Amino acid sequence: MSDINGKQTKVSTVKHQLNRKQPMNRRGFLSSLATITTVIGSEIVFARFMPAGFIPVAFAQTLTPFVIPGKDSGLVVLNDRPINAETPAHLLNDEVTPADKLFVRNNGIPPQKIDIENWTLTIAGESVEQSKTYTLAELKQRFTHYTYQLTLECGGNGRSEFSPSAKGNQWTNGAVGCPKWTGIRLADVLKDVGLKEDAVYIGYYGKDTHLSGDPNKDPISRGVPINKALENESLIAWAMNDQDLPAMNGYPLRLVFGGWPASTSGKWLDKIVIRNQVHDGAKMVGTAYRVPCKTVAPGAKVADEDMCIIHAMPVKSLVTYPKSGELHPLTNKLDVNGHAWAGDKQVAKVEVSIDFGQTWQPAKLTKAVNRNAWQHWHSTLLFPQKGYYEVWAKATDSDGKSQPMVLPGWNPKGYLNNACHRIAVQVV
Ligand SMILES: Nc1nc2c(c(=O)[nH]1)N[C@H]1C(S)=C(S)[C@@H](COP(=O)(O)O)O[C@H]1N2
Ligand SMILES: [Mo]
Repeated sequence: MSDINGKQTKVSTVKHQLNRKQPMNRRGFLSSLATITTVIGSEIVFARFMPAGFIPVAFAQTLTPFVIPGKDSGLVVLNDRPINAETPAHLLNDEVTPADKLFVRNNGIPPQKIDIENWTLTIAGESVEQSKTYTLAELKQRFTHYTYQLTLECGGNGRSEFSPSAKGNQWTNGAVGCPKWTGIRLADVLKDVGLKEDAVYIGYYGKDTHLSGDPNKDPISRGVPINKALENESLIAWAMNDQDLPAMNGYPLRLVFGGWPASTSGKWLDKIVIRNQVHDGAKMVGTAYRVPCKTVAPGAKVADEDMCIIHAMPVKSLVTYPKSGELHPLTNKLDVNGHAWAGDKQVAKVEVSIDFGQTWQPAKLTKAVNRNAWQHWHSTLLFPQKGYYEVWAKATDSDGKSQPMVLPGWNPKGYLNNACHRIAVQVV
């Protein structure tokens, strides 16, 4: 890698070494002290005092942009403790998101060591008939395997555009992806343990730890209502695109609830509780993943009882080709494409505009490969004259709801921004 002046920097050496050490890095991000030491080139004398999940500042300084092992170097790192990184739209052009291009959103410190032989999943809670603990091998052997393409989008995707601004990772558009997931149906496991009549919600616990290091605190423990849990596409997954889950995306086991805020899709999954009330784990209350039940003025204070838990995500789309900033010759048609998704619903249409939404033309839209998978759209554009244009895309769901052109309703934590995505095109 070279810097803006084309000068060769140390980054290339470091990146090269990281790549060579791939097998070690895949399992636990920089978890092996040996790896860190090799890459830095000397021993970290007080390594035993280094906080878990900490990235030595030598990395932060040499790796510009900082590269997450196992992830594409084009991902934009928004935070390095914990690691949070998003994918620029043009890197999301694949119909099935490759594992190295799926965003990373961590609330705590990922588990440092994973003992795959002894990994278990326990199902418990007030509303379980008979609580059980399964080994990973048992889960794979006892239940039927299913593969679905499922859209994972962070509830805070698009947060950066809200005003007044909201605290938290300043996601632009890239906290979304739609890989292929393989695992077993959560419903089958719930059937196996038995649900009591009063079961209303499930909650998850993962093996990551709270940023404070306090073992009595969970970084996050969310869930979904029982009806979503019992849907065919609600998976306990161990594979993404036919490979083990990447370390940063929950290896070896996670929940996947396509179309719902990705915060419900618990990573490093080791326990599920079946609840007789709405799950009250970490980040289920207050402003966390909750929005005003009714629209409020931007910046308004909202009483706790007027906040509602986010269920399915709203209709949204991306322009993934060309990359924003494209130079395009006037005489040629421009091929544009992207994806669209709509929570638990279908996308009914996608339209594109080159005149800031004055006129729209319909794009070709594919059907989803399965429920909760994104759909692909394509359009061919001609421009009237040379100059600067923006290509806007707008999706409409099967209930007739469309994306807002600028911003949806404001909420204290900046969730659910499904405004139209746009790219710049310079016609020459
Ligand atoms: N155990 C655990 N599960 C988790 C999280 C976490 O921090 N810990 N983050 C959640 C949030 S907020 C999101 S958006 C998704 C992100 O999934 P990804 O990192 O695989 O993209 O994981 C969810 N599951
Ligand atoms: Mo999230």
